Amino acid sequence: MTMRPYIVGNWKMHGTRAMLAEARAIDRAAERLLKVEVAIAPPFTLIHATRKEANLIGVGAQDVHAADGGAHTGDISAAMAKDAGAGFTIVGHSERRADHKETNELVKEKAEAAIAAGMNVIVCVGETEEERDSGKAEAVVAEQLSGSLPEGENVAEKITVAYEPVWAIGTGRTPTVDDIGAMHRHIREKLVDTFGEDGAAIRILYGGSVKPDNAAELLAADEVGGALVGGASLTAESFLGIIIAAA
Ligand code: G2H
Repeated sequence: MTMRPYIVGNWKMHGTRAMLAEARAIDRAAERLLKVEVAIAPPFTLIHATRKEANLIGVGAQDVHAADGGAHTGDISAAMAKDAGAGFTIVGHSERRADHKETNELVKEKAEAAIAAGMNVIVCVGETEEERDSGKAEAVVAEQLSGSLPEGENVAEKITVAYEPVWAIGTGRTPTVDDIGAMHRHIREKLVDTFGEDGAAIRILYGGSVKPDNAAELLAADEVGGALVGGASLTAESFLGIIIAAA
């Protein structure tokens, strides 16, 4: 069975309640786009309201803390995000790895905490430009996967992997379709090494400057099961352009 493409909007640190109109518009259109699985990860402050506004699409968090609770000022646990309406969380986005010095080990702890709380996870990996230029991209991504993927019984069905080359994020630059296909095949091999047969069913998303006008081409690359979309998910019009390209 071929899985539906999975298109996830990562709103990053954008959005006040005024953005709920975009979520509503996407949700209404999603009803007509049954060929695509659609989700939004708004900022924490909008998870609950987005869940209430949008009935059909998935709603998730952009991050969670690894602990169940406690003295962690400014942080949100997986159980809290789930209680607010998040069915999944992104972990290990390169912006968190850079801004908050998140290590593979911490990303893994967060993924395991989220799964323990009953959520699915999108684990992000991707090389910097320097790493790609020096021929280390595949080794870096392999190391991120082996360090960041959660362990535990039946975890594979809870996992999506997002390959986001750091140099393609928000820059308007993207790898070639061949390079995306090569990296996604490499990721697939690692997932099968790690999870056996279950690793063959894990969706691998591409992320980094996905737009309505390049989505169809990028989504056609080998082993690409969908997209993690930042800037172009901020308006219903452009996000729907990507969803339509995936359908
Ligand atoms: C990569 C992506 C969404 P953008 O971070 O996760 O952002 O589409 O703006 O490059």
